[in-house]
Amino acid sequence: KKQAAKKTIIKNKSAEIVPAVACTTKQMRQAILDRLHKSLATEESKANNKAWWNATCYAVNELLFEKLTDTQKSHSGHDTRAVNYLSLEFLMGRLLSNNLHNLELFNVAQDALKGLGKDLYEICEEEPDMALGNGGLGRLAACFIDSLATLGYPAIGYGIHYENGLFAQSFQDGRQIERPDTWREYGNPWEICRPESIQHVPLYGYVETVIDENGISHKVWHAGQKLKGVPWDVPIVGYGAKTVNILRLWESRADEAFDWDVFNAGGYVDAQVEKSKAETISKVLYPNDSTDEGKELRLIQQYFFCACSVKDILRRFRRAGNKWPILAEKVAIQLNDTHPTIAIPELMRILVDEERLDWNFAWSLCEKIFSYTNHTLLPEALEKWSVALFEKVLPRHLEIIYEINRRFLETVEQKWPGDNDIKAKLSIVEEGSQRMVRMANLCVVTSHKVNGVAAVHSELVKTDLFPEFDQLYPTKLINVTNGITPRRWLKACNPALAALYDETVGKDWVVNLDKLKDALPKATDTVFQKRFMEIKRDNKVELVNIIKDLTGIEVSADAIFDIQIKRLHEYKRQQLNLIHILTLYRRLLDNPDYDMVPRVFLFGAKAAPGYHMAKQIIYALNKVAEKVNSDKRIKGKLKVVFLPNYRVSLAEKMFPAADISEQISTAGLEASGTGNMKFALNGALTVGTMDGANIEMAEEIGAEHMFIFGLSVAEVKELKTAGYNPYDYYYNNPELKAVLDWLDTDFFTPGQPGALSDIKRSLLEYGDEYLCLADYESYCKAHDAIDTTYRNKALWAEKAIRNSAAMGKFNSDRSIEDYVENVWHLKKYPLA
Ligand code: B1H
Repeated sequence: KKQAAKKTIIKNKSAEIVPAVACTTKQMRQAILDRLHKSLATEESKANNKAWWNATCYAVNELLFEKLTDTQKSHSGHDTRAVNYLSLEFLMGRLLSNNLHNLELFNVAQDALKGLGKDLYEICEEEPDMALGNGGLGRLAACFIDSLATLGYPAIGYGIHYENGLFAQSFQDGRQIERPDTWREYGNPWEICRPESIQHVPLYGYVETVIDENGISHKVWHAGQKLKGVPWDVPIVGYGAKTVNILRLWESRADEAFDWDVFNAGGYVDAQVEKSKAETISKVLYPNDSTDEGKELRLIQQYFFCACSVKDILRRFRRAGNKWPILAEKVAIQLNDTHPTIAIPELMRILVDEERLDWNFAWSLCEKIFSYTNHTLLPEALEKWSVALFEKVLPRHLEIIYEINRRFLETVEQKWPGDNDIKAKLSIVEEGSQRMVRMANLCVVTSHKVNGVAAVHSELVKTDLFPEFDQLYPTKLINVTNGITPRRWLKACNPALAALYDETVGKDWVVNLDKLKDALPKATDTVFQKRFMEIKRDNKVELVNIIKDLTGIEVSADAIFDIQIKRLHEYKRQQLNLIHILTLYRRLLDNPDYDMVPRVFLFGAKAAPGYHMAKQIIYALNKVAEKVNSDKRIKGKLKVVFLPNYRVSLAEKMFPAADISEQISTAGLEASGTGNMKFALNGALTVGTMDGANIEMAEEIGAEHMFIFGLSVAEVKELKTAGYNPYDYYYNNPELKAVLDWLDTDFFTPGQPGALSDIKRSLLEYGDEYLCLADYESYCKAHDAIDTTYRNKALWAEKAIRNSAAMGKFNSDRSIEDYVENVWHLKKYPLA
C-alpha cells in the first residue's frame, strides 16, 4: 500500500541557497531524464516510480562521485590521519532525501521532478531502507559518519555488506512474524563494487613454529579455509558536500584460488557447496539488540570484516610509502562496542608474524591505534567467546590473546601483588568449566581510551563495570555523550519546522545546532507558539493518514500522540507503558465520564526472534489495541496503535508528530538512548526516568519542562540491595492489582484465558527484574501531569519549544568533536 507522503510544500527558496554543487533545476531535470533513457533504458510513459527513483539516484550520483574522487585525492595527497570506524552495524535508512539535503539540492530536485509530473516525496518512498543494524548502536554509527563528513574529517566506516538486513516485521493475529529483508534484491544505486580492493581472509587450520635463516623463530598460521572479501563502497556526503567519505561494506565469497583443488578436481558439486558456505558469512545481520548469541557464524562474521578492514587500512598505509613507526600517527581505529575486538589480535598477528616486528613495538602501536566505545552494562550483552571455539576458528589469535593476557597480568601483579581475586576478575581469559575469552577486557587492556555514551553511563562504567581498570589506568575511561545528526533528524524529516528555524535563528543551525537557543525567547511568544504548534499538528495529520494506511485504525490529530519507538526489551519497559494504558482503560470503563484529553498510544518495536517475553509484550499490546480501539464505551478517548515494521524511514514520520516521548527504562540500564533526542528536537515532551542521556537533556531543557518520574540509579541500587518484592506494590495499589489480574482473564484474548499471563508472571512471580511495579505509581502520576499540562495550550507550546531549542548539545557533530579532541586527534581537510 502506498503511504501518503504529501509534505507541506515548502516555498521554493532555492534562489537564496548557494548549493554546494552547481546544478540548476533544468540541469537536474535533464540529468534525471538522461539516466531514465540511457541507464535504465526506459521512457517517461513507461517508467514507474521505482524507475524514477533509480534515475534520480543516478543523477545525484553523477554530482557526488566527482566530490568523492576529489575527497579521496585530497586525503591521499595530504597523507591524512584518518579514523576507521569499525562497526558490525550501520543503520543508514534511506539515502536519496538525505543526499539531496546534504548537497543542498533538495528543492532543485523537487522542482525538476515536478516539471516531469512527479513528486519527490513519493519518489523517496520507493527506496528500501538500508537496515544494516538493529537499533541505537547502528543508527549512532550512521549519524557519526554523517557528522565526520560534514565536519570535513578523513574517516572510513567499515562494516558488513549483509545480503539481508534486519528482518521485516508483520503481525499475524497480533504476533510478530519475521521475514527476510531483501533490500538489494533488485540492485542498489548507492553502492560501488571495488573488485580492485578485494581481500583474502584465512580461517581454521593450525599454527606452525618456523625458524628463519637468522635462527629466530616465528609463527605461521596455515589456514584450513579462505574467504574472499569484496568491498562495496557507499558514498557519505557531508552537509555542504565539502567532503564525501565512504562507508566500505565487505561481502564474503568463496576464495576460488584457495579452494583450487575442489573447484577443479572434478568436485563440481562440492565446489558449489563450498561457495554457498562462504557466502553465508555475510548473508544475514544477527537480529539481537543488546544480547549476545555466541554462535560460531557470528564470530566468523566479526573476524571476516575485521580482517578485511585491517588489511585494507594497512594497504592504504603502505601505498602512501609509510614506515611502521608512524602507523599510529596515520591510523586510528574505533571499535563500536566489542563486536570488532578481534581486530586487535589480527593487527598484532600481521605486525608480529607477517611483518616480523618486535612484540613490544607492535603492542605500543596497537595501544595508540585502538579505542573502544562501550554501549551497555547489561551482563547478557558482554561478549565472551569460548576458548574451544577460538582454538578451532582462530588458533593463532588465541595464542596472541594468551600472550597479551600474560603480559597484562604482570602489570596487575605489580599493582596488586599477590591478589589472585583481582587477577581472576580482570583476566582476559575467564577460568571455569568452559574457559572464555572476555572481549571487553581485551578492549580495555589494549585501548588508549574507552568511552561510555552518556555521563551517567560512563560513570557506571568506571564505578560498576571496570572499577579496577579505572584504578589501573586512571585517564583511560572517559565519556562522550551520544548525539544525532540534525540533517536527517530535523532538516530532512521535519521540513516545516526546519523552515521555521531558518527564519527565526538563521540557516546556520543545520551545522551549529546550538543556534536553536536563539529561539528560546520566542518560547512565550504567542505568534511563534501558534506557528510551532500548527507545524506539529500538520505533522500529526500526516501521521494520522499513515496510521490509517498501515493499520486501518482511525485516530484524531487532536489527541495527545504518545509514542514509544525503540527495540522491544524488558529493560526499556514497554510493559510499564502497557499497564499504564490498562489503567486508563479501566478508569474509563469504571467511569464513562472520566475526564481525560484523548490519547493515542503509539508503538513501534521489533523483538529479537528468540526473545519470548519481548514477543509476548508485542502480542499483549496488539491484543489490548484491538479491544480498546473497538470499544464504543470509551468514546474514542483512548487508542492504541502498534505500527508494524518500525525502521528508520518510519521513525522519520513519527518523531515530527509526537507530543510525548516515552523514555522509561529502569534507571542505570539505558546507556544513553538517542530516540529521546530526536523526539525533543522535533518538539515532543519527554516522560522519562533519570537514565542515560535523559539526565543531560534535563540539564539542558530544565527538568521542570519534562515529566521525570521513577527511581534514580542510586535508589534502584538501594532497593535491590534491600531486597525488592514486587508483591509489596501489587497488594498496596488496588489499581495496579486490578490491571495485573486483568491479564489473567480472557478479556483481551477471548476464549484464551492466560494468553497474557506471562507478562503478569514476569512482573510478580519472576521478580520483576526491571522494577516496573516500583515505578508504576510515579509513572501514572507523571501521565496525569501530562494530561493537566496539555490542557494549557500556551504552556504546552512553551515547553515544546523549550525542549526543541535546547537540543544543541545533542547533535552528533558535537559528539564527533569530542572524539576528535579526546580520542582521535584528527585534522579537517574539507574541499575548497
Ligand atoms: C546498545 C547494544 C548492542 N547497547 C549487542 N548495546 C548487540 C549490543 O548484536 N548485538 O549483539 C547489538 C547492540 N546497543 C545501545 O547503543 C544502547 O542500548 C543505547 O542506550 C545507546 O543509545 C546506543 C548507542 O550508544
